[in-house]
Formats: sequence, structure tokens, C-alpha cells
Amino acid sequence: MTRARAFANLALVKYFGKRDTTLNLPATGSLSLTLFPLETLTDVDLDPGLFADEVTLSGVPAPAGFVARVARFLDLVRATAGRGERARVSTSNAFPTAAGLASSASGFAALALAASRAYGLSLDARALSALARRGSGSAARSVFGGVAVWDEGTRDDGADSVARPLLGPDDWDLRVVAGVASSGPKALGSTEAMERTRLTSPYYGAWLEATRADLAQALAAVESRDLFALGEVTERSALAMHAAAMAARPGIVYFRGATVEALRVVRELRAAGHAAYFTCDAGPQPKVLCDPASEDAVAAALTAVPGIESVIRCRLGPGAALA
Ligand code: 2P0
Repeated sequence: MTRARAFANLALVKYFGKRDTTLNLPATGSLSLTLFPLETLTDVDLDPGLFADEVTLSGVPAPAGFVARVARFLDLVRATAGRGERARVSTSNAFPTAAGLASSASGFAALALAASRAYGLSLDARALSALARRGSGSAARSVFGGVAVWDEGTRDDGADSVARPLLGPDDWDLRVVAGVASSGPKALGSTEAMERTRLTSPYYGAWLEATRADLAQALAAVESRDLFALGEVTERSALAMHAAAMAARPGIVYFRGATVEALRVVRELRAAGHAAYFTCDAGPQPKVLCDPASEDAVAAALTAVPGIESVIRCRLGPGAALA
């Protein structure tokens, strides 16, 4: 049995749009924080007696769609390794899957590592990032800890569309407070949302252009450990992503009342002197990037927002590793 762990990541400069949907090649680069304690633990056990892959999620058989996605990913690993055995995959998240905290990123990073090892492959970090990307784009970044950038790359085969680490988990003490908004009807999945935005949003071109400029500024901000500059980019990247998605046809609206109220509260905290910046992914959960001194105030303010059930406090975490 081969076991690996990986942590979810939060994009500060968002990935939202692909130039190749089969290989998960992004239209732009993106930048993220790998977050402790948002951990996925995955076991892969090869069994020549199996006719099909078996997948459990938190101890119970996974839904058919998820099993099919994992099996397709394992087919890729088997083709690379020249092997045929099916596998038993058991995966669990140490955080609420419903919390909109990027479980596909930690999930496919952990699966890429555990499965590649189980099938006898020994991939370096770049190759592992490229493999994880095939499962879910954002998983390319969870291969690395701390602060990571996923370069868009130029090659058609995607070999250079991989993530690389900018800072290790101990190089900069950043905090993220994630708000868990009340559960509700499942919103549109991000894969579909990106594609609809690319095909129909009149703002898509502007979004790509803004993201390239934002990424350059975010890289400079990380280099100089400038939380003010990084926070400004973070907040505007999230708002621009949502603006592009809202302008798609039909419009994609992930925000709920609690999300917008959280944004207002974060700006109020900032006016009061806190280093706190709002971001939000393909769901209603507000997430706040902040410095350690502001973490308690951010957690208290988010908890007080109607519709926020709980908060999860995160710091920078490590990259994917065998366990
Ligand atoms: C991100 N998101 O950069 C962006 C921001 C959601 C909003 O990456 O289709 O699950 O599997 O490549 O990686 C979520 O998209 O999409 C995501 P696929 P993925 O974190």
C-alpha cells in the first residue's frame, strides 16, 4: 500500500480559463498558498484480481462520477508506467469537503504521488506537478508547499505548464481565515464555469490581460514579502474573476449575501488598520489573507457575519509527501 498526503491551496492570483481542456493547460499563470491544516490523505493499493478500480471517499464508496474521474487519472498513470493492474484507492480529507476549500487540488496532488509510486514511477517534482495537473489544474500547485506559482507554459504537450515553489512554508508567516458559509444548492463546478466564461463572457479577454499583470505584481510582492502589495493583488484578482464569470451567458454568480458582507467587513478591518484581504473561489466561501497580528480580529469578524457557520484558520503548509 502506498500512502501520500497533500494540502489544499488557495489561489491569490486565480486560474480561471484553459487553453487546452484535455491537458488542463491554463490560459494564464496563477499563484497560490498551500494551506495547513487542509490535508488530504490517499492510499493506493494495487490488486491484479480487480476488474475495475475501487474508490472510497472518507471510508464510504465514492460517487460514480468521482470514481470515473479517478479511474481516468489512473489510466494515465498506468499508460506511463506500462502497467495494467487496477487499484483500490482510499482518500479522506481532514476538513469539510463541503467547505469549498479546493479538495480536488489536495486530492489529485496526493493521488498523483501515491499512484505514481504504487505503479513504480519515480517522478521529480516538475513531472509530478504536470501529472497532478491532469487530474485537476489547481493540483499542480499543491505538489509544493508554501507559496507556489503555476507557470502557464508555452508547449502544446504541457510539459512546461507546471508549478514551482517561490517560498517554503516557514519563509513567510502568512495566515488565511476561511469562512464556511451555510450549505445550499451546489453551484456550477469550476471546470464548467471556466469554459462558459471563456466562451461567452465579454470580459474574458480583459480578465486574461489583468491576470498577467497581476501575476507579475504578485511575484514581486512575494519576493519582497510585501503583504500590502500582495493583498491588493489578491483582492482584485478574485473580484475580477467573479466579474468575468458574472458577465458570462448565462451569468455565473457564486457570491451569496454572506460573501458580499464578508468583503465589506474585511474592508472595514483594513480601514481600522488590519492587514486583511478578501478572496473567494468558485463557491460562496469568503477567505481572508492576513498577517498573524490580525488573525484573531479577522476570525471574530467573519464569525459574526450572518450565514457564516464557522471559520478555519490556516497557515502555510508543506508540499505533497509520502506518508
Ligand atoms: C484557482 N479555481 O486558481 C481557481 C480559482 C477556482 C477559482 O482552480 O478544471 O478544480 O480541474 O482544472 O483546478 C478550481 O479549478 O479545475 C480552481 P480543473 P480546478 O484555485
